[in-house]
Amino acid sequence: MANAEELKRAAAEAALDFVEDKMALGIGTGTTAEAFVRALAQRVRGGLKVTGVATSERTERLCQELSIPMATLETLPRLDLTVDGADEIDPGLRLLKGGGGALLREKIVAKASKRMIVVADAAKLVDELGAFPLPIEINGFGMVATYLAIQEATEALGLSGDLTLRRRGEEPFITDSGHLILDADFGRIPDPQALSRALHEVPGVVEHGLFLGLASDALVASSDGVRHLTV
Ligand code: ABF
Repeated sequence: MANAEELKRAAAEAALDFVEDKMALGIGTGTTAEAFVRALAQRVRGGLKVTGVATSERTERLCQELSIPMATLETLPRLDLTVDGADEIDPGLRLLKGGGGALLREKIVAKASKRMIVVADAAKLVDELGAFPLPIEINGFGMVATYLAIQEATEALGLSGDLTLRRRGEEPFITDSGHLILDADFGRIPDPQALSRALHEVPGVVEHGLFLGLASDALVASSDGVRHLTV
């Protein structure tokens, strides 16, 4: 029985079949995305010509260490393909992401890409999003006011659950963009689109971890092999 790390690696390596020479690639954050980076680096050493745009400082450092040519969205505002992980994947390839705290840059990069392929182990497949706490990236100015506005907006949708300030040790977790994250433990999100709209109406909310209409494909690994899901 393959373990989670082996499954993540299998999904990540399957994504290489979608990478063509001279592609501009968005490169995700998380352990499955890291497996993709390591597999990609081997192809680059073998002569594959690609340019990567990272979704986090951590990914940027890893790609540089592995000598993958990198650029930024400033010089490459349109990408051919983004490969990234996810925390939850529903049957319509709607995603819940941000467990790694990189959701803002991940979503910007995914939106800038002609195609987004999610790579994951099969444990990420869910019937309905929400069992994993939804990361909500907030500006931090007037944090309590934002917290209360989010609570009000989500309760109006019939959602309830704790909103917890993400911490790294004793300190609040600060994203690469200098923001804070509230993790919302709704349990289930029957209407992700309505929740996305409601959260974007709260001024202090910068972004959230619902990725709707962004992923076109998912490569999902289980002990039966890697399945290619599409919408
Ligand atoms: C990142 O990958 C995050 O959005 C998501 O939380 C994470 C999944 O991590 P892993 O691949 O390590 O399970 O894109």
